[in-house]
Amino acid sequence: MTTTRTQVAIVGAGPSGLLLGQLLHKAGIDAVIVERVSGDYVLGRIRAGILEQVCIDLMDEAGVGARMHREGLVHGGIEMLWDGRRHRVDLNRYSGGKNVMVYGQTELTRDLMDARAAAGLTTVYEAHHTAVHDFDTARPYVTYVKNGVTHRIDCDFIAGCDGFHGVCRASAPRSAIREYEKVYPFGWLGLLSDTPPVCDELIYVNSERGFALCSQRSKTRSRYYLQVPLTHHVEDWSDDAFWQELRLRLDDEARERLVTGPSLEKSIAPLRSFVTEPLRFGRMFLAGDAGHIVPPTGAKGLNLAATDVKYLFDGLVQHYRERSDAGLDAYSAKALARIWRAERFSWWFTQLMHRFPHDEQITAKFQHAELDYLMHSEAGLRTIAENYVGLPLDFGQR
Ligand code: FAS
Ligand code: PHB
Repeated sequence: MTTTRTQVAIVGAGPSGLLLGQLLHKAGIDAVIVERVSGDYVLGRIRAGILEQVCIDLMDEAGVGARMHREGLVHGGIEMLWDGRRHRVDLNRYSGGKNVMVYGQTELTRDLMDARAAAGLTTVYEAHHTAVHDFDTARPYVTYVKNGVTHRIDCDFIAGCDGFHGVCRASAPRSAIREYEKVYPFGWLGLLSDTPPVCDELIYVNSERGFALCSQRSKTRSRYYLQVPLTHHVEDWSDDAFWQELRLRLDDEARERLVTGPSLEKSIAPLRSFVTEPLRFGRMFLAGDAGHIVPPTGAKGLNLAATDVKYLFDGLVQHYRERSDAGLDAYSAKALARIWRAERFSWWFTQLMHRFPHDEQITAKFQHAELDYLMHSEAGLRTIAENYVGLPLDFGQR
C-alpha cells in the first residue's frame, strides 16, 4: 500500500469535485480527486445545460470562465407552451435583471478538467474500490485500488462529490442520516443533435401527450427531451420516432421551424426528488448529487451542486486561514435551506408541466388554468422567474 497526504480528499471528478478542487487550488489549499471512471467517460455524459448567475460567478472565481463567456449563450427568457398557446416568461424583467446562460455541463466539466491538468494537480481516474475511513475522527483517510495496488490518502477533510450512486453517502452511519425521496412515474428521453435550435430560447411544453423541452447547447447544437413512461428503453426509440413524437407535442410555429438530424446522443434519465439530511458526518461533507437530486425540470441540479461547493469552499478557507470552523459547522444547514427551496420549485414545475399516469382529465384543466393565471399575473411571472434564475445566495437571511 502507498500512503500520501493532502488537506482535502475529494471523491468524484464531476462538476462538484472539479469545481471544489479548482477553488481550493486557487486558495492554496491542497486537494486530491479520486474518480471511479475515466475522464473521457465523465465528459461523455450529456447532462445539464443551464447555468445560473451564481454558477457563472463561481466559474469566474475559479478562474475558468473565459470560454464560458465566449461561447455561452445568455438567455433573458423562456417560452411556455400549453394547449396550443405560447407565452414568454421575461426572466430578466421579472427577476430584477437576472439572466441564465446556456453552456453545457460537458463544456463546464472540460474547462475544469483542463485547468486542473494545466496546474499539474492530481486526479486519479479509474480508481476502484474507493472507501472512506475514520471521518468521525480528526484523521480521516480515503483508500482506493489502481492497477491492483491499494493506495491510502490521509487528509484533514473528505469532500463527498461522488454523485447519487457514490460511496460517501452510503458510508454515513444509517442512524445519523435521514433521506427524503420522491420517485416520479416517468423519465426524460433526451436527444442531442447538431441541428439549429427550434427557437432562440428554451420552450417548456405541457402537451396532452406529455412534457417536452426544446433546449440547446449552441446556435448549431440542440438538446430535446420527451417525457416517456418508465417502461421505455432508449433502444425503443429510433431518431425518426423521437422527431415524430416531438412534432406532435409542439405548436405549428415550432413544428415548421424544427430541423431534425441524426442523434449524437440519446438517453433516458429517471426523475426523482431526493435530499439527504444532514450533509456533514464528522470530517466528511456531501456536495452536489451525493447529497440531493432534483427532477431536471427546473434546471437546478448542476446549479445546486455549485452552491454547495461555494458554501463548503468558504468553510474550508475559513478553517485554514482563520482557524475557525464556523463556516464548516454551518455548511449543512445553510446548504439544505437552499436545496429545499430548489427542490420545492423543481417539484412544483414538474407537477405543472407533466402528465402523470392515472391523472383525471380535470388535472390537465387545473394545469392549464394555473399556467393561464401565472402568465397573466405579475406575481406569477415573478415567482417563476426568480426561482428559475436562482434565488440570491443570501435569500431568507435578509
Ligand atoms: P456527478 O454525478 O456529475 O459526478 C459524480 C462523480 O463521482 C462521477 O464522475 C462518478 O463517476 C464519480 N463517482 C461515483 N462513485 C464513485 C466512487 N465510489 N469513487 C470515485 N468516484 C465516484 N441537471 C440539470 O440541471 N439539467 C439536466 O438536464 C440534467 N440532466 C441529468 C441527466 C442525468 C442522467 C443525471 C444523472 C443527472 C442530470 N442532471 C441534470 C443533474 C446533473 O447535472 C447533476 O446535478 C450534476 O452532474 C451534479 O454534479 P456532481 O455532484 O459532480 O455529480
Ligand atoms: C438541458 O439543456 O439539458 C436542460 C435545460 C433546461 C432544463 C433541463 C435540461 O430544465
